[in-house]
Amino acid sequence: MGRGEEYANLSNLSYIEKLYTEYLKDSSSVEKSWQHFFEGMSLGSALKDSAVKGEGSPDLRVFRMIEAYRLYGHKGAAFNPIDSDLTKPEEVEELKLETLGFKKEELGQAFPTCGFLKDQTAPLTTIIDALNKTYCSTVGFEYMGMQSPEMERFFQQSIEPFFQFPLSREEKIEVLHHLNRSEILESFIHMKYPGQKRFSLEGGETLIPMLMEMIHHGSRKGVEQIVFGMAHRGRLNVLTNVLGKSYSDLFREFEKTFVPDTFEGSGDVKYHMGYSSDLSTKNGKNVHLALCANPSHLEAVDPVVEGRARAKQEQFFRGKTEPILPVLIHGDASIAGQGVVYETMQLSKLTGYQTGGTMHIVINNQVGFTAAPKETKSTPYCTDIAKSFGAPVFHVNAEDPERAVAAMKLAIELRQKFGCDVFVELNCHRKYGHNESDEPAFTQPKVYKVVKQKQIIRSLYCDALIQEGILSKKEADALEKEFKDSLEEALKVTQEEIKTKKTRKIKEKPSLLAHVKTAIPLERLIELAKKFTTIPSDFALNPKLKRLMDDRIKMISGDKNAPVVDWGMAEHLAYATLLTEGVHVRLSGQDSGRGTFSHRHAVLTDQETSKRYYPLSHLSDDQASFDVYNSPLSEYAVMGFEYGYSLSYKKALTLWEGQFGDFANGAQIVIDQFIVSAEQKWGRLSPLTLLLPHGYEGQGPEHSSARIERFLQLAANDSLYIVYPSTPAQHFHALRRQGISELLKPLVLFTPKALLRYPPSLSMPEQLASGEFQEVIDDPKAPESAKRLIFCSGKVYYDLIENNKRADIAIVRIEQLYPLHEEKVQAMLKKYSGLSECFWVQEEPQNQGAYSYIQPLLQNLLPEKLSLRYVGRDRGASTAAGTSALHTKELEKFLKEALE
Ligand SMILES: Cc1ncc(C[n+]2csc(CCOP(=O)(O)OP(=O)(O)O)c2C)c(N)n1
Repeated sequence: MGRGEEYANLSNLSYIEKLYTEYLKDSSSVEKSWQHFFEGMSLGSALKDSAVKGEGSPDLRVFRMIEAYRLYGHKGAAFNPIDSDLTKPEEVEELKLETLGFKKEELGQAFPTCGFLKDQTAPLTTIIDALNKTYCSTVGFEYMGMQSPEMERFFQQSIEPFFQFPLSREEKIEVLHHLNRSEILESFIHMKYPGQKRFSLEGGETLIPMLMEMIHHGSRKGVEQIVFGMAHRGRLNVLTNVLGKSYSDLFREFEKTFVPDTFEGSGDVKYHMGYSSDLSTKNGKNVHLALCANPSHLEAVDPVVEGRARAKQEQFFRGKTEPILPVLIHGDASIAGQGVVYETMQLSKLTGYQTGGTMHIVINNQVGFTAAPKETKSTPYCTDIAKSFGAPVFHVNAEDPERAVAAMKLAIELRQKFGCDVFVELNCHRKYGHNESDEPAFTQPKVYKVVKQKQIIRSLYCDALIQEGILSKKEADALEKEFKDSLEEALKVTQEEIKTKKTRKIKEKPSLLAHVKTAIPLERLIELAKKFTTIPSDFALNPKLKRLMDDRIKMISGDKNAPVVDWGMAEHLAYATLLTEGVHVRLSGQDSGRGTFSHRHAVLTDQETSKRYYPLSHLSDDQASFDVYNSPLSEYAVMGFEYGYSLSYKKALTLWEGQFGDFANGAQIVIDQFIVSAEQKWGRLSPLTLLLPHGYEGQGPEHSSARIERFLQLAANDSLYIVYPSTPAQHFHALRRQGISELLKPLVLFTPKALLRYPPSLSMPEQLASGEFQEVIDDPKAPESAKRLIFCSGKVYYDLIENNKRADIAIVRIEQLYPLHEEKVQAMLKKYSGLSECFWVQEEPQNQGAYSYIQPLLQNLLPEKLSLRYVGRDRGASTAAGTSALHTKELEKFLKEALE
């Protein structure tokens, strides 16, 4: 080990032991840095030993006590309103007098306060009392050891001693008003719409004044927009009392006759719908609030919120994160149980995904559906994931709304100042069962005995304010009455509207089969290609990539009718043309910069300095930005993030790429609940593109199939495009159509692997410079005397043409599986009037691939005498053969059947 390379770790333990022996003999015999290291070690173990033995100077012992409270005070804090057996500070092992080296007799003696109190010395009881009031009140803090001494200092300066954030009279009345609105709304709906589910917030009403504080104080600290994600619990309350959705609109959704008129889809239950509004804040500004629509799948919306926040930060604030705040409101069981929470937090500090810190609020009502906390988590707190990411946690008590609001105020300051995630755990109870008609006592009899005795938080707080002399009983009653009257008024409006409501008109929708001009003149393509293949001379390019750049420019600038443009080049040209038309391109996925198959190389690395160069960022001064990010090894959160990004960044081509197509099923929830169905459920449009490598190449069951069948089963209502192009030119046109189309539909694009450089699949430059995306491609030879017509899609086309020896077989490619261009198929069929057979050939097993989807559609178009026959692999539970030999045998078998 060289001199400067010495450092302490487990692998060089024996070396350190040797050094330590030398140090003990003669401390000056080791280097200065090692002297300090061993000094620190000795001090550390002395502190630990002396603590156990009850030794140490008075100031050392007090200092140790303060540190213990900072670290463990939360264990003795009274933030659980339904725990009848709360641990008192003196019962916490780490805070016990004897653990800290004090004797009972010393309680009345004066000790140095070590700066914790104003006075230099104070009786030990006074110091302990101050520590208890700071760290063991109704708020517990976890903020130590987060790798941020600056944040620790800020925290301590903010809360020590006594954690005081006094509220003015007006602020206190405001808190009461928010509690009134929160609780009275729930009881009003309970009365007017008995038996209807609303996932009441009761027990956790303090959420509303907390959120209002977050918005108003956040605005003072630079927040301009907030993107919220939350589950069912309390959502209706947040929608109305925070986002300002009108009460009459909400009541309308409770009416039996309710049909949404805001869009023409299937709609969704009221506690999944999104909303947005502007709220005027106390400092005279506006904060835009957006609550994301979300499915029942708990926490699935988390990455979507982050993606939306990121898109807004980039679009409106040049990437500045302070003005846009993502807020995630979790349940205690879901934050602890759902892995996507971790996946989402893993994004929080990565260049391509960070949003400058998320505010996490956990409604900890201490039950998850019917399950008790000990059944839902292995960690002491449901928020313990925060520790992995150095995020501070506030544990607050819903029955102390003032301190909960104070904690929120500090929480938002931390996010704005340090750009970190912050957690606020709102400890509360749930008044009813999972929903209002559930019986919670079936499973939680003891807890619900306590809950039944609970007084309403707003009554508790109101009484406290009256006692404090903040307002009179009469004033409090008037406040309550005023709000109740406004709800009655809103209900009247709803009922009037129902009487006069007209039926909704169905608007004509634009067709997904409309022509989109995607060709770009050859000169322009060459000009752009020159830009992205010319790398600065002082950049040490890997020699193989130098060759790639030379090859790429030749592909487009040579003979315009030579089939040489490969898939990587076609993709680059699609991006380059879009970028220079002002369309932002963002691509993320595992190893997407280089490309799993080493085919993309959209990021180049200087071989000497490791600096990065993005060729597609050097096209013109006014081009849109090109971002390609290697994502962390997650599908669920990253796809969710990109989906969210695509919702909020309209003039962009946003792409998520699977390493292999099958890995997309790790994000199946995002596909099913958002990408495919969001337009129908919530009227939300996303033009997200999924790039999914697909193809049977004898590589085994895991990397062959992108599960075409699943996407096709999900397709309906023109909700997306599903495309399996067979040439680079088609890939180019499909990407360009997606980038410029105003339809904003998701695109599932199956992409090649071995085909990437396969000569027969390559395109001519002219094919990019003319035409447009073709949903169906006729046999180029178009043998009009064909007896047999083969329909296929994607890669199997090349197996078919290579092996076909017959002149009376026509092979037609379905390039766009959904929506199927039936008119084009029909036109083609007319041409082949002498057919006696028609096959669908695919390389996937019969129960997979496109067959089940396309069979009835094609059959319907065929003349009566013809029936569509299946040719391909047998039905299979696995996607593909495990060995190359078996793969080839299967391939040969079905090709023979198709072509003989
Ligand atoms: C991924 C997922 N699994 C299961 C469910 C069914 N479910 C709905 S609410 C709920 C309990 C949630 O508990 P918690 O997160 O503590 O929120 P609470 O309802 O108590 O506020 C469950 C299991 C779901 N919605 N999503």
